[in-house]
Amino acid sequence: MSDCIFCKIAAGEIPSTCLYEDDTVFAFRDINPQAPVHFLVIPKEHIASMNDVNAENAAVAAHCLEVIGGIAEKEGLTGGYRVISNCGPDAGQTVPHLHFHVLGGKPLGEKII
Ligand code: DGP
Repeated sequence: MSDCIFCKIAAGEIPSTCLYEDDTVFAFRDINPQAPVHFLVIPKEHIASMNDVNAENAAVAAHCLEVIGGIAEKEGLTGGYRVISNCGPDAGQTVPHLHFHVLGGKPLGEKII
């Protein structure tokens, strides 16, 4: 999608610190880290949110999850990490392109679930 900031990051049109890339997914450091390690994993294909994952694109969304463990290992997250995907306004989703936050590098403390 031409006006989507994450589509532009995945296309290299907006600079980011890339941690992993393949044909379908792109992972990069969050610009506003909430933990010592905080990166985002996104599909290169524009999927607006979890609500837009369907039978046609589910493999792409699943591949986002598939690559997280390897990136986390390279980032030294041996003590574990948290994966979050905000969906819609009540969850505070600010960028309407499906993304998985991966946070770690310290005990994360208080949690919702
Ligand atoms: P969310 O609130 O779940 O939609 O999270 C969006 C995240 O995207 C937020 O943690 C900040 C991050 N972000 C927004 N714009 C940029 C950007 O231009 N570059 C990078 N690296 N991260 C961004």
